[in-house]
Amino acid sequence: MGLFAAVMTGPGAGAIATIQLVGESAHGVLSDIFRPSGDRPPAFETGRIQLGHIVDGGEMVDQVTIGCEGPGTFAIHCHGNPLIVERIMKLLQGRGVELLGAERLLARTSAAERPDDSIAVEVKLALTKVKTLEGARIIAAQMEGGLSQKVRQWSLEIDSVPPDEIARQAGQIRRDSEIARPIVSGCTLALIGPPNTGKSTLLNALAGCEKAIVTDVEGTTRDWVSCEILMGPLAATVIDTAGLDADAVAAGHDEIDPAAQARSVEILQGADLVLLILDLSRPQVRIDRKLLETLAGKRVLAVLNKSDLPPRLDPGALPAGLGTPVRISAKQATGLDDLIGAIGRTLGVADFDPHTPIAFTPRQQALLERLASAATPSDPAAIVATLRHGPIEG
Ligand SMILES: Nc1nc2c(ncn2[C@@H]2O[C@H](COP(=O)(O)OP(=O)(O)OP(=O)(O)O)[C@@H](O)[C@H]2O)c(=O)[nH]1
Ligand SMILES: [Mg+2]
Repeated sequence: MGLFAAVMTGPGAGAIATIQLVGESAHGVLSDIFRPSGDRPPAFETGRIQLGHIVDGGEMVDQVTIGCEGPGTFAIHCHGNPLIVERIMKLLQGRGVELLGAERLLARTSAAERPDDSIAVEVKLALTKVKTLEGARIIAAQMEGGLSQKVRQWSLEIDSVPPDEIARQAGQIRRDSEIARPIVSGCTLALIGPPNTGKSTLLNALAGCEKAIVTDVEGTTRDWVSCEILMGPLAATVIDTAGLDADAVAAGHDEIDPAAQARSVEILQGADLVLLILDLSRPQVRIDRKLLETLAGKRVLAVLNKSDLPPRLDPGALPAGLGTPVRISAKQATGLDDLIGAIGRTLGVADFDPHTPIAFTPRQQALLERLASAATPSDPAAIVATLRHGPIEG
């Protein structure tokens, strides 16, 4: 398997850093550069942790502990100053150790542990990046159940199940993957609406801090402001935008910036879900025709804000296609749990069963697309075998 090392802890200074050293001859390298405390010879049995020093010739580099995690697998815990970490890595490199990034080392060690199970290796890599605990549950479930189980089943039944049935199931997995995506990789929510409806106040209420400027002047927000927020099972990037009012732009109102409005439309178009924020305390809904056209085809949730004031808006007068609106008071932070629940339902993520098979890497997605795209995929057996055993990226 060779001999390689990676810094497993994040970049920058920290109290402790961990270097993983892997390879059959790793103990030989350590015998050369590690001196255990108490004048004992180094002992490299699995489960043993030793305190000592990394040395470079006669010079002491750092005090460390070294844990032997298995045959040829060591974790060197040194002090977290990046200069010390770099010096130890150079020392290892000088003794023939190949230096890798943490992700590549994880890919190689996982592949060595489960050489025939590409999805299991991808699970281990995906778990380092997943955005929410719920997402981690979904990814972990794909190791034995979920996609792994489905692919094992396809392998066994490949000669007896009609290819169009496999294509149908692959299509279902692709749709379920799309539902799981906001939980696993995060999603974008755009706060859109006419000026002064409380978009920035809502961003601040969801973020729990003053991210965006709030005033009672229309057109306060010009440049967009975003914040990463955990909402139930979702990891959401919430983007507060400039109030949209094409009529005011056309009438030349100075306070409404056309460039800011154009940016709001761009953000709206790229969002997974648009929260259309309206003012419940005003009788008129100022949703102009252009905004309505832009919203067509997007997932939209109408939010009636300022519910702490006397309601003057008739929800029945809202344009069709906006679904059931949610009432909140962003200023008093009430109704936010209902809003988060409605967001989950609109995106279809509420009660997502973690054991549902999903594709969570571009490799898996591309192979499933090939399985699903034709009613009779050209060679389903080969595609299924590649899903199970094929090389992964990285
Ligand atoms: N009573 C009440 N006032 C609110 C509420 N939310 C926002 N406001 C007030 O409404 C005014 C506008 O709020 P903003 O959050 O700046 O509105 P906006 O939609 O970001 O406005 P623009 O950036 O100009 O488009 C401020 O005076 C807020 O204090 C609410 O839930 N209740
Ligand atoms: Mg604003």
